[in-house]
Amino acid sequence: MERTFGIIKPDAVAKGHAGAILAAIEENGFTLVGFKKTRLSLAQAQAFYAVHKERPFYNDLVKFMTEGPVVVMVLEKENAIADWRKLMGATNPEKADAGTLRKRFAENIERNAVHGSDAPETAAVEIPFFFTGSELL
Ligand code: FUP
Repeated sequence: MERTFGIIKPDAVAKGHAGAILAAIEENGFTLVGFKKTRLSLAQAQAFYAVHKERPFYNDLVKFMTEGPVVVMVLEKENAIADWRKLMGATNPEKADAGTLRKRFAENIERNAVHGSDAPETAAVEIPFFFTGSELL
């Protein structure tokens, strides 16, 4: 079993898509071992996306991620990291496959509905960024 970290981003929460996304997660065989609604502070969003801080889109991305509530999640299944990224679809929804969450719900490459860890080392940092061990059941 593998665990990964995900976010339902402010665009998708604001449009009322959180329930449909949670349903798709369960329908695709993931166990929701942790999830909660929260709103990122500026400092949290800056730290979470620190890897992108030299990129031209960093400030816009941080602003977007703090504009409203998000749902943060820990998902468990075999091959969870790769399978969650497959269910999310390509970063740019124009390039995302039919049926993926970004194809269904994303507005554009920035307002793209969901986040997912891209590797085991990333998941190992992102999960404890938002969850304590006792919150994962
Ligand atoms: P992903 O792992 O698919 O979320 O994509 P990246 O790690 O490359 O990018 C992280 C986030 O930065 C994306 F979800 C959205 C944002 N981004 C932009 O806003 N513009 C870009 O050109 C690329 C990424």
